Amino acid sequence: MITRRSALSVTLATGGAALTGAGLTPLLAAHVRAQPTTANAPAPPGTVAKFQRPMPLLPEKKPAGRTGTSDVYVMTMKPARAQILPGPPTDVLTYDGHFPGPVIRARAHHPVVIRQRNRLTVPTAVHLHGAAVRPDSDGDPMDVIEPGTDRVYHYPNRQPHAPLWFHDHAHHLEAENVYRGLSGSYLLTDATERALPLPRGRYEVVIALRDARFDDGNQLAYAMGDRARNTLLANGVPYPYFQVAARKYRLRLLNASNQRRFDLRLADNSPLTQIGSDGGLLTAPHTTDHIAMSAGERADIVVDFSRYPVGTSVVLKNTTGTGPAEETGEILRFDVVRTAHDPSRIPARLRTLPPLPRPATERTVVLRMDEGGEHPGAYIDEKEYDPQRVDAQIKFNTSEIWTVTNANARAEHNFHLHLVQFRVLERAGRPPGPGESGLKDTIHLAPGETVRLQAVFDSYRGRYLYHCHMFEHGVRGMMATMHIR
Ligand SMILES: [Cu+2]
Repeated sequence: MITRRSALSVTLATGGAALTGAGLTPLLAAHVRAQPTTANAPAPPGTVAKFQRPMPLLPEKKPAGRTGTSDVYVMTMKPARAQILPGPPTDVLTYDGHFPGPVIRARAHHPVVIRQRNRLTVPTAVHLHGAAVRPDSDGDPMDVIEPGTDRVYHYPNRQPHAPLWFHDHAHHLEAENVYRGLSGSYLLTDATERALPLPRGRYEVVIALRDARFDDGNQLAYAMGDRARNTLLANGVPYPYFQVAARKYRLRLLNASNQRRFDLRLADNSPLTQIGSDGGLLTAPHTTDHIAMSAGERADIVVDFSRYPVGTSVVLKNTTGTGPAEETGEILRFDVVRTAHDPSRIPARLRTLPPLPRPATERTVVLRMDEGGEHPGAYIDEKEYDPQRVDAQIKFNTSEIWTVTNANARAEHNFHLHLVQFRVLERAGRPPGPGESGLKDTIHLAPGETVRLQAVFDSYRGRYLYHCHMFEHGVRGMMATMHIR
């Protein structure tokens, strides 16, 4: 039997003669069809017309100055109004007025100092996700910036390149603060990464994906554990289009959702090349037709749009999660609008990773939450988060293997360790897939699943968190503290 998918692959592989397949829309036809809808009638209630607005590029934040070897930034957390939907603007919480927040570009061994000014009405704490920093710059949930005050965070950048991101982490507030807009990107690069001939400049694009639910007044509706956040945003715009040249692009994807996991593929199922994950480049590129990302995970992919004739489009689809397919099944559309010279290429070897040392200790971590009930609790090793308690004592400069289990029958979780980038040893008793074989700081755990990972605790001493990165599970208690000493 020839499925639609295999038929498409065949026609595309034999010279692109059949470019009218379901995944590819001639641009002109799409525009002609779209116009009457937008000009005369609003989209049906509760839905948003797709592919009406371009996907914005996230602004790059520039340093305010330098002291010694450090780049010094000044960032203001403040309320703003964003034009997300047609009609009234949406009230959002922002870093520097941007929804989502800006991109900071940092270099390994060049420290960054950020003065964060909290001009919101709620306490905040800024966590640089994936970074090795001292405990007092890690944005601990109890170590907040009160409204009207400032705080200086120090990021030494003594770690390899990685697509980091920053977001709020204030205790019991982080889920709503991030939902309302407090997230941004922090791309740390180094000589290894810069030496590679990967797409760069305008052909390297950060795409922050998330979901949201809007009320009738276009405001972000927030409810704990809401499973009706069915509007998908790419760089703050619902279902945008993005005009590309017929060449390779490096797409730096972030799942900034509170809870939603994405499984992304191009509508024609054509190949994507994954080159990196949370902790930077994989050792070798990996060709696949889909990229799954749970909340907080990043994926670095290269898409070669030269396979599409100018004038065609391809939609980036999502094939997992809750919500009606017409709302959560598509995220954005790439419109191929011109040709371009492409000197970039993807080397067969991207980096080397050091061998893992002998582990000093093995430990287990069990994630579980109540499935049902009015105020379901969420636990790590059957305990709710207590900032006063240390849950794991770790000897500095040692390596540990952690066996992490999702004990739920239905609920998904994921697992994030602060401070370290770890390696996945096994998922469900098998070696990790190629997309998870590099450095990771956040991993998905399907119901009942177990993942073994190994980390080296050789950067800083002190107290750091580990938790489920589905923010509302963390708020309910699925967080714990490790003390490295
Ligand atoms: Cu969870």
